[in-house]
Amino acid sequence: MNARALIPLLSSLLSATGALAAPSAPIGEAPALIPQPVRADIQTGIPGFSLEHGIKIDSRTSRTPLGSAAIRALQNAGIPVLPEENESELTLRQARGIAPEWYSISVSPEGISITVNDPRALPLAAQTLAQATVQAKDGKPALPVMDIEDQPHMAYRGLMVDVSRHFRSIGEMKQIIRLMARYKLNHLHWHLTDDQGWRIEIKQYPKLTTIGSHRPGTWDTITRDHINTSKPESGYYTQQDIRDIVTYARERGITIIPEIEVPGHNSALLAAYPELGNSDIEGYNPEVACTFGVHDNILAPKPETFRFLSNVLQEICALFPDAPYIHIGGDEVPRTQWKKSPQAQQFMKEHGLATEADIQRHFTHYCLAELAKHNRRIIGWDEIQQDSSIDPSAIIMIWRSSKLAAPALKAGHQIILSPLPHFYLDYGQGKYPKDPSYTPITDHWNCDWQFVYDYDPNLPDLTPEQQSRILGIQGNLWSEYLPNYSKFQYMLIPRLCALAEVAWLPKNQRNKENFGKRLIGQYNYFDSEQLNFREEDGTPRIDREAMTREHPAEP
Ligand code: TNX
Repeated sequence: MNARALIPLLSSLLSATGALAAPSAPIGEAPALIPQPVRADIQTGIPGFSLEHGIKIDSRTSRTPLGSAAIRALQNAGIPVLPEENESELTLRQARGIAPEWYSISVSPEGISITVNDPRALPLAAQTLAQATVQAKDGKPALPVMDIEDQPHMAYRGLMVDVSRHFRSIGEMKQIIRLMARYKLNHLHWHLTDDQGWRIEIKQYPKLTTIGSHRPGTWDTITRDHINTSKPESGYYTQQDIRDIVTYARERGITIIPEIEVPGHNSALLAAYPELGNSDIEGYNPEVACTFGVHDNILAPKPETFRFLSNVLQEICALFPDAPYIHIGGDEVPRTQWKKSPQAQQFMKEHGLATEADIQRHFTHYCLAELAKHNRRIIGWDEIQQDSSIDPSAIIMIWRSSKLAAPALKAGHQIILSPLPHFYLDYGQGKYPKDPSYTPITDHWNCDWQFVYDYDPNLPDLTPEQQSRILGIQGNLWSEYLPNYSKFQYMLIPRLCALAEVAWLPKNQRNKENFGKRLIGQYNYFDSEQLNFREEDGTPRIDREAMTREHPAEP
């Protein structure tokens, strides 16, 4: 996209740049931007725009919808905005016919001008300005004179956070959202339910949280050989908490995609409502799981279970009004219980289903139809598509291998790439002592940021049409072995930054060495958020001891 070609198309000029602003002292070093903008022309050695007194905005600009959205975006990115009656240092332009996340920024010593098509691009532009803020030679905050034109390569830039295995507080979730926003990730996939805990209040089914959000102990996350009963885990979000977090994310340009696991990974749900499971099999006694791995407890194909799903999904849609997709899980479903259950076998006969895999297909299509009533599409883990054909409107989240992408695309699906080992942020970043958090969760122990950065989401041998159905990429932060938030941060940062640049730029525009330098430039920001990130040599920035410390016991 050529910005110059757009200028004649500008449909509205909301305010004129004031000429009263005082320039900053000369700028020394250029800022380190992640992800690297598509085009950035940044001047050093000369004065820039002084941010010492924030950015002045006149009342006419601030009263327009674009103006008020820009003010919020700037403030949320940490840039102070000052209301003025007639003086403005911010010019906003709206240009038609460009991608919704395209933006351009032009900074002079007198003012800042931002051009977008859609308000959705404002948080992106604001984050670029926040990252571009440097100390001028007099030590005061300033923006260098610059021209930036930018847009993402991938529309879906995601992070999955697992709060079932280990809960994350509201404050922690907000910090994760701020971090995502800073690096222009735009989808938070919230893994809210699993065997080890159900973490979202559902009004019609209170036992999901009174019973399902609590487990009496946790598999020892270091030795992994016994259940540590001094480490119970509890926690859930009330519906008010959810609304609060959804709004917080929305204001920062992030859509939250909730995940409700169907039909597997459901020990916590079934501990609360055992009647929704395969209760006719011998020894059936579901409990909230204290160990990790794949558990047998899966939903039973009964009328009351389908009614339950319909009701839960209805509440979920109300709580996440702007999520275009709802994730219905679908991974790792052992069919043992369906094989043993007379009721499940009877269901297969009645519905003419040949195999147990078809029961899962029935569940998937049931959720798909229910969610269509609320105008939502489903996302499912790649197993939903593997052993049966599924309606092509389902979005497939590839996790077991990038090799599963081509079959899903050929079957007509849109996909999101979150394949292991590249995007499994719970995998080690080096062997001990390079990674003090190292636990041999898999053979893939060297998934450092360099490894993430090398991934190429443009898979070979696809037609352009198939390529166009790759919505984007996602990093998955599973939390079985992340018993405290310090360790969570160590696993997330800086891999999140590498992931963000992979989503933003095609491989031929990325440069690992240059990225490494820009990464060091983020350390001040990480420190300002007091984050326990992984330094270059593997050292945890703040809390080395957290790597081997268990979750604190409940008081
Ligand atoms: C597989 S990825 C799982 C999760 C685990 C993860 C651990 C996926 C859809 N299922 O339940 O937490 O491996 O890396």
